[in-house]
Amino acid sequence: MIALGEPFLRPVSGRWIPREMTTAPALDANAPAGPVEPHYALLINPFYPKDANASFGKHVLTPTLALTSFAAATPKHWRVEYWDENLLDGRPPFRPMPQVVGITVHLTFAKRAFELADWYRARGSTVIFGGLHVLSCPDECAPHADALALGDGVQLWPRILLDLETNSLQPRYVATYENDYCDDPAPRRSLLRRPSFLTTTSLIATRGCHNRCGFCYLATDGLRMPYRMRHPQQVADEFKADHQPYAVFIDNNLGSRRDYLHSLCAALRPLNKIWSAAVTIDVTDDPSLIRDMALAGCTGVFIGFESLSDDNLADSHKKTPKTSDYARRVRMLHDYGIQVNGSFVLGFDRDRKDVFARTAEWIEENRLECATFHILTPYPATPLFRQMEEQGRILHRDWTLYDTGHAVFQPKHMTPHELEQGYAWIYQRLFSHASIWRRRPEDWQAIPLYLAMSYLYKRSNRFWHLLIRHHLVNPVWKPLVEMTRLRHVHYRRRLAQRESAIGAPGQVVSAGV
Ligand code: B12
Ligand code: SF4
Repeated sequence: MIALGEPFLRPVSGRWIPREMTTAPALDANAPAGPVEPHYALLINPFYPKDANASFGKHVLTPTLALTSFAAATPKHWRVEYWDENLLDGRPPFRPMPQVVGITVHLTFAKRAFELADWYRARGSTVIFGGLHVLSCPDECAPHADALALGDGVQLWPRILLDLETNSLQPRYVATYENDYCDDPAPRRSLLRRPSFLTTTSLIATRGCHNRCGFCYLATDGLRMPYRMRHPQQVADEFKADHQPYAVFIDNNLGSRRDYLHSLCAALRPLNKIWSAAVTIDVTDDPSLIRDMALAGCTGVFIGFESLSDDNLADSHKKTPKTSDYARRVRMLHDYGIQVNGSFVLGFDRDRKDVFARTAEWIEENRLECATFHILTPYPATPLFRQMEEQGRILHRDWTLYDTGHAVFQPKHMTPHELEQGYAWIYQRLFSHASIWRRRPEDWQAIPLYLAMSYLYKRSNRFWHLLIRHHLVNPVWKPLVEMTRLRHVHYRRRLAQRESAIGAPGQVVSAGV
């Protein structure tokens, strides 16, 4: 039992983090740029500082689809290059200079995106911005780009390139997310540096969510994202074509439409591969769906529990089962060999200083294999931001610190410093030997692999740094992932033969994100 005051007994010691994971590579103001190459587009995922409390592995688990999705809609006569600054290969290339630089902008790396844009524009490139921050704060972004893409890049990118070629570039392009999702091409994953990611197969089957939580980015003004689905067979084909044993679905909530998830599982099952996805806990309303997920290769789910307080959840307008029923639902997932990575938001208005110890205790009691924590963060242009602003509780607008690892508002029942201390404490507690051991699976046969994965994922940031630096993430992890896949295929065969699955081995790769 964890004492309620434990997070505040002593200061939490800072964890090791190398400089290149906190500071973006320098952009030399005097570097002579090469000549501009016509029809060469460089796409950049800008650097963001990493949180020493969490696993570095999270950043190379699977790539964002922001750039590869619209890259697939590039006209054939354009050469496209992809640069992810978070892979620690230094600054993006500039010899030759690209004719166009496309940058994805989120609030946490907006400052870096602006630096990059200013640098390339000063040397003759045309810079296009897209992404969430462009949608929520267009006026802040506009001075740094030649054009802004507000909304779906798959529709806008070819239009922008065409206008550029005909010297008729507009300052703003707007697209909604209302077209048929099945018409989108598959993301251009061949652009990615394959050895740098645990898996390059980030899949997306749906956009939107049946919920509208006030703190979620989906509640951003101007973002209309009706629930859209790709055809299940399209998704299965993409999975197959990328030749990886493991995929991560980056959908906001793969379980929003249960009938769809049933069909998706039917399409994925024959592949004999493994995958993880974010879903809401109400997927467990339908035990046959959990069984179908297991049979289709689901080894882990990322669940936004957000809070263990019904009042916090009601305040946020999250439609979810009662928290008193969460434990039973977690057990159901475990019974089907599905690991649970719980996501928790800390600092809601009903949270007092005991929230950290109580949350850690619940996670350990229910043996969640992994947990991710976020300090409540009011994203600009959301109802939560407006509410906090009206109440005078926003502390500053330094977006770099809006990374869910910092308190950027005045909490109700603690100081911002206490909220940050509790956040650091809960990560350290969950990554401790005692906590990893307490959460071991009940099936003893599954314990060795669980321990191996837990220690590698949670306690090996120095190792992760080396792997990232030397492009060894995929080569080192692939055998472990393949072993997990083989065990899962064996498990699923037995599950298919039984009417109900009990005591399934939890031998799987964590959802991680
Ligand atoms: C994959 C992912 C990650 C990966 C990779 C992140 C990266 N930047 O490399 C990992 C796991 C590392 C990660 C980490 C974090 N993430 Co993240 N992540 C995602 C996730 C699940 C998918 C992103 C994606 O691929 N979307 C699909 C693409 C196709 O959609 P899109 O990005 O909107 O792009 C479309 C348009 O916006 C447009 N577009 C985008 N860029 C551009 C550029 C141009 C030039 C053009 C023309 C168009 C265009 O075209 C695209 C196609 O329509 C999203 C949630 C989600 N489902 O979107 C969260 C999300 C982006 N993450 C979020 C957060 C908060 C984080 C963290 C800060 C969390 C944490 N505490 O650790 C960290 C740190 C990263 C950071 N500082 O930004 C938030 C951002 C909230 C906000 N308002 O900014 C999101 C929305 C999750 C959420 N529900 O809150 N993340
Ligand atoms: S359930 Fe998750 S994805 Fe859906 S609106 Fe709420 S926080 Fe956003």
